[in-house]
Amino acid sequence: PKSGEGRAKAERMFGLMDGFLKNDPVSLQKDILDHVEYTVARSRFNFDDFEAYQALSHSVRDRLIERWHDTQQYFKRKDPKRLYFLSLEFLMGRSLSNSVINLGIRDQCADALNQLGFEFEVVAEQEGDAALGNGGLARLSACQMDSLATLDFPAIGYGLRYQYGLFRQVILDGFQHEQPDYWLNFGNPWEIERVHVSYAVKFYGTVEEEFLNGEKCKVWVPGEMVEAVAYDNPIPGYGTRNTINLRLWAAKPSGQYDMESYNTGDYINEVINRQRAETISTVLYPDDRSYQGKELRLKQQYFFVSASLQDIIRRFKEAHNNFDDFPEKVALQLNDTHPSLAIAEVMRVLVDEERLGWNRAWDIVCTIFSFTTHTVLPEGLEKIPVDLLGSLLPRHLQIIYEINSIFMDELKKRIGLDYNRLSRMSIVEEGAIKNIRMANLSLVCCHTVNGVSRVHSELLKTRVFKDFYELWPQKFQYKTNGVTQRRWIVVSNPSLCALISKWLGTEAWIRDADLLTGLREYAADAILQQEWKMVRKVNKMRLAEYIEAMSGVKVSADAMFDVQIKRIHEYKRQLLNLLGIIHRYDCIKNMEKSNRRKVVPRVCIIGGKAAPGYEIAKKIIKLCHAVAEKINNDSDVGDLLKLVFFPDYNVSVAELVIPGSDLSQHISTAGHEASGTGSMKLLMNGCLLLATADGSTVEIIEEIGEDNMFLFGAKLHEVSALRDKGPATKVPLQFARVVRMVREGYFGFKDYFKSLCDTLEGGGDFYLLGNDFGSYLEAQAAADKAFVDEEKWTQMSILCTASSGRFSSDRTIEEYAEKTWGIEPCKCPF
Ligand code: B1H
Ligand code: IMP
Repeated sequence: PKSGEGRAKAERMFGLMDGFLKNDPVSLQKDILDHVEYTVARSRFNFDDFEAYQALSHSVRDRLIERWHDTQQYFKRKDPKRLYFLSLEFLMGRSLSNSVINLGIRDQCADALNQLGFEFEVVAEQEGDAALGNGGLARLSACQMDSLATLDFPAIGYGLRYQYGLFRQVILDGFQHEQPDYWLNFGNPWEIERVHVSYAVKFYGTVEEEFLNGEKCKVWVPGEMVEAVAYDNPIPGYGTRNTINLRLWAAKPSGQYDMESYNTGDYINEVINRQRAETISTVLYPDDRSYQGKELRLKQQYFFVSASLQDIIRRFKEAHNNFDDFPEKVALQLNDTHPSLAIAEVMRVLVDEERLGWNRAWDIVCTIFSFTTHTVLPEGLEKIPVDLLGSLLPRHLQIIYEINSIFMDELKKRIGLDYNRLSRMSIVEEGAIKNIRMANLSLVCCHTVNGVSRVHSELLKTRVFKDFYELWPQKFQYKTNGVTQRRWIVVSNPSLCALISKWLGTEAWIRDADLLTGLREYAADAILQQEWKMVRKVNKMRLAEYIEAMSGVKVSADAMFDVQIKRIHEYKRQLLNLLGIIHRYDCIKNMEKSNRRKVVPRVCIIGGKAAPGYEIAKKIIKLCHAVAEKINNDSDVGDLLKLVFFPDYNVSVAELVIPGSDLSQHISTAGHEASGTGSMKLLMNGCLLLATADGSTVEIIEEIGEDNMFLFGAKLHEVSALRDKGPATKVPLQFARVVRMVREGYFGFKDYFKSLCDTLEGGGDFYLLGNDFGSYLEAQAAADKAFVDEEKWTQMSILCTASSGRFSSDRTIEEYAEKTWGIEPCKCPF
């Protein structure tokens, strides 16, 4: 390390240089060509779009690394309290476009490529998605990382570097098939492998008692060791040099050789056994609704928790020698319960390795952890079978039992011998199979538990965690989710971005989304409306082209583009959408020909993946294809109605679909969507919402007003009443009719769809499709009516964008920083 004066001088020089690499098109072009030659190893006179992508990405990466270094050095020197964001999932999507925008070099890169005979958009399309997550929760982590970097917070994300991301969805004959997503096949320029940043992670074995310095202590003697190697992914902020780190761990066979077995045993088998260690980080679990209690999943959780904590504690110890300072320097955020083993791990390290004593360790643990839950239902909470935990992590099980026993004793003092409540609140669930309730563990140890929308938080307090709320009301907060306007407007909708900046007279909204409200005053302005329509039309034409190329279905950009894009779940009610489409089709078929010209033409788009083992969700996908087949080939219908399923919906497909959508559906049964974030991206892009009052939609309604959207369906308090009442006696006739059409084989596959229809009839219909069908059709009719009045529609569209500022992840992160983590910005000065 340099002395104070030397460093100051170096900094001054560095400031003058404005970084090492130049960002003008000529310098960029030279760097691109160098990378073509030396990194990609192609001739600079002969390379294709993909190679241009590789070379450009490496040039951008070099610039990211410079900033990343400066930021890390600065953080190290300032030693601020840092946020460690632990998440098993990050859905980053593509990086190139996002990076050049955040670095402020998009146009220069496009120029540089142009002169080499390449087009930026085409080159950017070469990149595959990094899909290390399932859906909303994982994309939320990605948006939050972007905000943390942009707002200069000293944060680090930790996760797993899965070799296979979320499966690729392939549709054959209308059925979903899953194919592995080996995303690293073509290399990944956005990560930096840190062969020297690695930690041994222990598994299995036994706990022994030993005497050390006359004190009895527990020693975990592991049965297996696996090496965790760091891969760093720089996350650049927008309008700042700060570039933070997302550190993902990969499993490698341990380098510690057991000479005994090598000399005496079977050498080949020993090597093969060790190689198996790598399976830990091989594949992402594709199920975002149920927990299977699988050993590999538990291994993944502990593997990433242990490596991350070793890294965090190592960093802390470099600058401090007393753990009393730990809570002033470290905030640990648990993204759902998936990383909650971290609680037991910190206890283990502090008690067994740092020898702090239980009480001191416990005081520290209770001040550093915060927890965000994304779950709405008690059944959705994660549990780990005690037998599994005890065999994989014997010492952690002991620690969890100890935490529980102390908690139960205290609880008895507080609430007396209310055994029902005690057993509900216990971390250990008794029963035929004993389980550890990870949410209860998190609630006991975290200083704060956050919900992801206001309604969600109310559900947590009154239902899911009622007992805990009554005990510790001060722990409960909520931070309504948000999304980053950088990716969801600036990157994916550049023409809308330019239009917004032109009318606001500033680009400042890109860092301060509240400024979008400035558009309100022009919402009725004829010129803005004209330009707004134009931008939207071009986006729709681009989407129409893609639809034709992908499915062969020709659609008109004059039709209303109506989309529902999200994971397929019964509670999200894609089936309600499909039944509505069948109803629309049925009406067109049965109306007088002369009346058909009054129909507002629609293109219905559905996209999303079903978890591989989720039968009903897979049937919904098949039904969508069966209905599409019928409608799209019916000459009676023509352009009045089209239905397309977008296969393999992912972040980059979303970036294409969202800017071209007129209407989007967020129609979960009230009380089932914790927040929902897709709605926010569509809202920002001026897409109108047809929605139920669920999750964050309730807050969206408050921002835009009920008049600017199409609201329908049972409200939260009505849902429980309806369910208590039992099977609905009065479902609308139209509902019975469309279900019968499916049941009787109008779309074929009669036997296959039977069980799907059974979920709706005969006392089923848990998600209340029949009950909500009438109001759903009314909302759809209102949307048709509004669409015909172009001026009105455009005004509503502008108001949607203008009212979307509150749903920026910047707002969410500022709230977390202040109210939950207690961290402050740490802006790198050069
Ligand atoms: C959400 C999950 C989830 N809630 C388990 N829970 C998973 C649970 O792999 N797993 O085991 C993965 C994901 N994801 C979603 O989080 C909510 O359903 C949405 O309503 C919410 O918008 C999103 C972000 O908060
Ligand atoms: P940290 O302790 O991992 O946060 O890193 C602090 C400092 O170490 C920063 O100045 C980083 O630039 C540097 N650093 C961290 N990891 C690496 C590495 O793997 N190679 C080189 N420098 C690193």
